[in-house]
Amino acid sequence: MKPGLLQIGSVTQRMMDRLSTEFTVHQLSEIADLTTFLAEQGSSITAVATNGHDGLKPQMMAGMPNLGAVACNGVGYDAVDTAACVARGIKVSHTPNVLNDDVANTAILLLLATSRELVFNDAYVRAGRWAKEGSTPLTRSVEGKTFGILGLGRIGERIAEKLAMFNGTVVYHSRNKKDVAYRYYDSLTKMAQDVDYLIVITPGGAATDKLVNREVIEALGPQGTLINVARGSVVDEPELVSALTDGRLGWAGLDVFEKEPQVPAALFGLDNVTLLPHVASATVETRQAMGDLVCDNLSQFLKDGTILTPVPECAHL
Ligand code: NAP
Ligand code: 8YV
Repeated sequence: MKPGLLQIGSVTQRMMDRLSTEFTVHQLSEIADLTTFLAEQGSSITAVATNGHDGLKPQMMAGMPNLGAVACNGVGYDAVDTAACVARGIKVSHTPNVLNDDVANTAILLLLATSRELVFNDAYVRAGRWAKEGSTPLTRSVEGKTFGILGLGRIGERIAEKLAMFNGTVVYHSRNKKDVAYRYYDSLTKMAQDVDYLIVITPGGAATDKLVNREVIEALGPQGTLINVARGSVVDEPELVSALTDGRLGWAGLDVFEKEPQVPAALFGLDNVTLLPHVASATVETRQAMGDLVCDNLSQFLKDGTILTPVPECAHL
């Protein structure tokens, strides 16, 4: 008999085809009564496949006494309680590196779309306003500007490399200084004061909660732009909305929000924001690579009890 796998969230056919060859897959969305399911079949579940949004709820973990691996389809795993997993010896994997380029490209996309007011200009043409009202106002160039990266990790470094085409200056803030050519700021507020664009690409979770607070937002200021492709929790969202509304912050390009899929309605009426529904990694190519890595981790776990890309907290298990 094949071991059981609980699949949380949506899954591609390619992933489902592969997972089904090795596991008896139970799709959470198709389980009518979870309590009964866990009581009857919880002990057959040895692995969970989930994603960065849904994670794994503690009460579900409790109902799976033989759970050994949690594979997260995403590099961010803040929705999975890794401390609880480590305490039970459960290995947690994620999908680092395979999404670096598309997430970095989305940061550049938001940077350009926000600076050149792409959404406003597109709507202007579609509404027939060009012929009636003439040209739209001038926008801002990204050429030669100063870009501050909050979180110069795997994705942050790719963003920095791609920003080179704009002939500006890249600087960064993180807890640790790295051996790189970019200037390091040990103060996020000071960096925000000095840059034209602040690009947020740290993990979510308690350590980065509201790191971009009112002080940082005001340091970025009326001529500054905030780009967030990390997690909504990293930015104080009510402060962001109020600063964008009353002009204390110039512009924002946002892929992520505090309570997805809810987005503060106050943002909908603002022309100085560009909004995306958390799609930075959502290309066919990258989602396929992420899905393949989820399956590779689970296959490896079945083979010898190890996983290929553990989250740092589980690397010792
Ligand atoms: P990574 O390689 O671990 O890089 C994270 C960076 O953040 C590191 O430079 C780290 O440096 C810094 N950092 C961590 N905690 C910090 C803190 N408290 N203060 C300041 N800097 C901090 O991770 P990655 O692969 O680049 O991914 C980063 C995150 O992007 C993911 O965790 C995920 O949340 C997000 N993401 C979003 C999408 C999307 O769809 N929008 C897609 C992929 C990833 P130090 O340790 O030196 O501080
Ligand atoms: C995914 C992400 O959209 O990798 C991450 O951290 O945020 C995105 O790539 C998310 O994990 C849902 O699968």
